[in-house]
Amino acid sequence: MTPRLSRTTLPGATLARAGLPGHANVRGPAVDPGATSVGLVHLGLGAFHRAHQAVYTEDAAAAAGATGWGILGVTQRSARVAEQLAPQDGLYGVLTKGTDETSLRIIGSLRDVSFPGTGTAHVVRTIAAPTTHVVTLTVTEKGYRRAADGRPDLADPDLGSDVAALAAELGGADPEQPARSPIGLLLRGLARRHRDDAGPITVVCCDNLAENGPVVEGLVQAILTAVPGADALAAWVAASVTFPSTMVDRIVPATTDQHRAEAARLTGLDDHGLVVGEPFTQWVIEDRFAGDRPAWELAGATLTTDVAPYERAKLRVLNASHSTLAYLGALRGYETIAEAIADPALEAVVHALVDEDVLPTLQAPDGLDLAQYREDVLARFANPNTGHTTVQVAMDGSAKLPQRLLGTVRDRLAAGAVPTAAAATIAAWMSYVHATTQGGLEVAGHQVTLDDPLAGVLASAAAGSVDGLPGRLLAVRQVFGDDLAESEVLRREVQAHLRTLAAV
Ligand code: CS2
Repeated sequence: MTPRLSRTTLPGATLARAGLPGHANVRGPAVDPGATSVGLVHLGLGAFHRAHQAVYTEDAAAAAGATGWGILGVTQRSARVAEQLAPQDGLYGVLTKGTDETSLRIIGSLRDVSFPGTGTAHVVRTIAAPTTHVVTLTVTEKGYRRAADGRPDLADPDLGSDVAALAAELGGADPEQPARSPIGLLLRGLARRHRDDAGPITVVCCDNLAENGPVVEGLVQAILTAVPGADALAAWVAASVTFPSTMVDRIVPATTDQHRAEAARLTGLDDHGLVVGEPFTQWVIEDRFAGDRPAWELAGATLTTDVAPYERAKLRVLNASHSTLAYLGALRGYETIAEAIADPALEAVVHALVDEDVLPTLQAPDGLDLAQYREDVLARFANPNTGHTTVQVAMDGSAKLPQRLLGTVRDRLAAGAVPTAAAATIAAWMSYVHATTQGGLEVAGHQVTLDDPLAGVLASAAAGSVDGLPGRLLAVRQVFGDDLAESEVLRREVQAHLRTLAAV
């Protein structure tokens, strides 16, 4: 039987095979896990964090010779990832799948894992420890529990439960009640840090949200105004906590059994926490830290004063194209994004989206040629070896489209232009919602159902004639807001695309 990856079995792994014919480049951790202590708490321990910030953090610590930047990784709703990683002492592999080559490295920066269902008090204490300086988050667009107007959805039962727990803790209670929302958990950690006078801290949102730093800061402050007795905490947060914006980028497909078998062949060890990524990786971070931070610039991250142009270009070019390919690709039965972009008709739709509607709304970040950026992004999508599926990217459209597409639509309408190409993506999404909730959609032999936080609302709106679909779905104001719900121009454009799609 193949032994399981852990600190005990690591020395027996078949590492450092660089250059051996027929062998991939397989490396061990750049830091000594045994000599690394926690200095950073991460909320949302999914595959993306493990393939992105955890790698940068390890490389930064190794380059600086620092031992205080281990990570406490906190899962969201399920204990699964914590259960996969705890027996491995937090060690896991990142399998990098390029078009021509594969490599694998084992990451040692994850020093502790926790599930809020059982570990809330531990997480709260760790956020409050003077040795902790940074909290990072990847909890996905829907994880922030924002209402349609961007304010915290205080009617959300999970957030409500955390707000009640926070109020009790401000009154002196211990954090016994399991946290149920990431923002609630963050707030409870900040409250404890304030109480313990443990010093300033930085909260770094790493989700695909426009202006992600101010978004999280706004949520935190809006919740605090709603909590009785939180005035001193709100003032401390304003003075001692910063929320830099960041742009994160790496394509991270879901790990499959095939990936796990490939990794086990490479290392000789079984890895239940394996993640997979493309070779490209980028992190642009606003340099606005309240205290210490890992020397991420030594690991290739860009520290800058203004992240907004990068963030906007990435969301509007990469993520919007991705969603377009996901919906149109799934509707045509393509399993992967690589298959979708290989279809000339779909490639043309994406080119039109970017050239006609997205690029006119962007200001190029320093030194970036946006047309080249588009080509580079599309070339990454064409990598056949990541196996990134259309259905994975298609999930949560109601939370993703406002961030990646609707800003473009609004800017174009405000400029007096008709966003014909961007309307094609909305039509593709509507058609996908319709197919997955009404008729049934089969992709690569699997029946696909709509995976979306608003699935119920969308399914009701999708029921009925296809001709009335744009009107009924645009009226879902949680997604489109009042302005787009009432835009006759947009409805007409979407309708025209839907007729074309129906004819295909
Ligand atoms: C994708 C992103 O699933 C999705 O919605 O568009 O996860 C995308 O792969 C990353 O943002 C790339 O950095």
